[in-house]
Amino acid sequence: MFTDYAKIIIKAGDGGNGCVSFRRELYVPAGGPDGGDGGRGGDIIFEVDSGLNTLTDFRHIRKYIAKNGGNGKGRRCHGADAKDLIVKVPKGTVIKEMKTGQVIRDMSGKYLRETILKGGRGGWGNMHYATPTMQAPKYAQPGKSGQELEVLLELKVIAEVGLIGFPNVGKSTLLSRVSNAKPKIENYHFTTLSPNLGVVDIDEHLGFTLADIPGLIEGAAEGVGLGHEFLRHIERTKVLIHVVDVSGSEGRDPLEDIDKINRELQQYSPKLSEKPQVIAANKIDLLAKDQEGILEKIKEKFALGNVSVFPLSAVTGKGIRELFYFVKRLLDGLDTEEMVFEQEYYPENDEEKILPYTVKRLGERIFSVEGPRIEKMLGYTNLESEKGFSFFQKFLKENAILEELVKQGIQEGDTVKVYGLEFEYYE
Ligand SMILES: Nc1nc2c(ncn2[C@@H]2O[C@H](COP(=O)(O)OP(=O)(O)OP(=O)(O)O)[C@@H](O)[C@H]2O)c(=O)[nH]1
Ligand SMILES: [Mg+2]
Repeated sequence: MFTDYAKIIIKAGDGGNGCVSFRRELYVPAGGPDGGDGGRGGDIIFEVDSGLNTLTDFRHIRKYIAKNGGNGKGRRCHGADAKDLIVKVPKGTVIKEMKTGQVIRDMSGKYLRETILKGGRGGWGNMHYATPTMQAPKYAQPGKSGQELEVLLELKVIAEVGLIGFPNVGKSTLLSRVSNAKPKIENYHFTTLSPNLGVVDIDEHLGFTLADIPGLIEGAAEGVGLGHEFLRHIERTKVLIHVVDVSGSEGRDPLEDIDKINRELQQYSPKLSEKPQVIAANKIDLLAKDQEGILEKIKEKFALGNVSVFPLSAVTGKGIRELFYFVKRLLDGLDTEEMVFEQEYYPENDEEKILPYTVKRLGERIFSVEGPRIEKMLGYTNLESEKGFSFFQKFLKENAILEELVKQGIQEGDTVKVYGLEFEYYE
């Protein structure tokens, strides 16, 4: 099966916790703090694997979680740093943040190995918190949690030229005539259900890649028919061959067909509709003598927009060479750089959105207060000294944490938990 997208969850490893420990030595009654630091959590790294060409594996394994760092230990022992988790993807996989659909990284071009989520740093052990006034710190920093993110992986086939058009106009027939691809060809709509890719080999000098996608119909940009799902496969192409059935064998007007498809492209992505287009006026073998005027009409209409029109028959082969030689020249005139989607979403910025503190009600009479700023404050405050404790109270008040506790209904004598420390609340 050709799988072209997958939803997965990735999570970087948590940092290990710092350790609270004191030196115990014979004949030394109260040794100094010697709690070591926690180790770093593993990163989530995406890597292009040239042997892969589908995202099928991601249908089976949905969660990718890097290992956590080890906790710090006594005697200044540092917790172990965790191994990074390498996620292997085919070239051309675009990683997007699920909710916003914004691009985190396009695994193509020079992006072959990319760190997508950084592991959490390890917490400091209590040995870092000793000061002349506080020689026995009972606080160690917790490790930082590794970030978790739901992402969408999209594989966009990397073809230089794409075939577009209504169903049954002869796109697959054309691909089969110019490459060794063997797409299904039938005289009914939606024969092609997933993209076909071939290398144009009617002449060794041509040799560009050509993608055949399912036929588009009105509303394709909004997901009608099959079109919407597959338009992404031609987003990276450099030239579009717009195939139209000029014989009107299905009772439609070829000129209207072209306009309709172009409107769908425009709606799906203005960038897509701006790509250079060439019109393949197909099925000329079916044109009756009195119908031939249609070719002139199409040429006239597109002469202004600098779009060339090639009358041809994918069945008899007439006109095919002319079209593909022209497309090759067009490609050669364009800059050859691979199109890479730019980064729009920066996972590391999510951190800034984290509140300086959070107040939660854990039970009937128990509350918790947590957050990076509180963590930091605990690191330099000795709560066992009276001065330290009144500083802590002042901190809660000045940062509107008390206010929040009251708002959540705290009452005299209730318990407030702050990183493993517990206090009773009195006004
Ligand atoms: N007479 C004639 N028939 C053609 C020509 N090109 C394609 N056909 C026929 O048109 C029908 C549809 O061809 P396909 O190549 O499957 O069309 P498609 O555009 O890929 O269709 P979808 O995959 O459904 O979007 C088949 O019966 C082909 O034999 C042509 O130049 N002349
Ligand atoms: Mg087809």
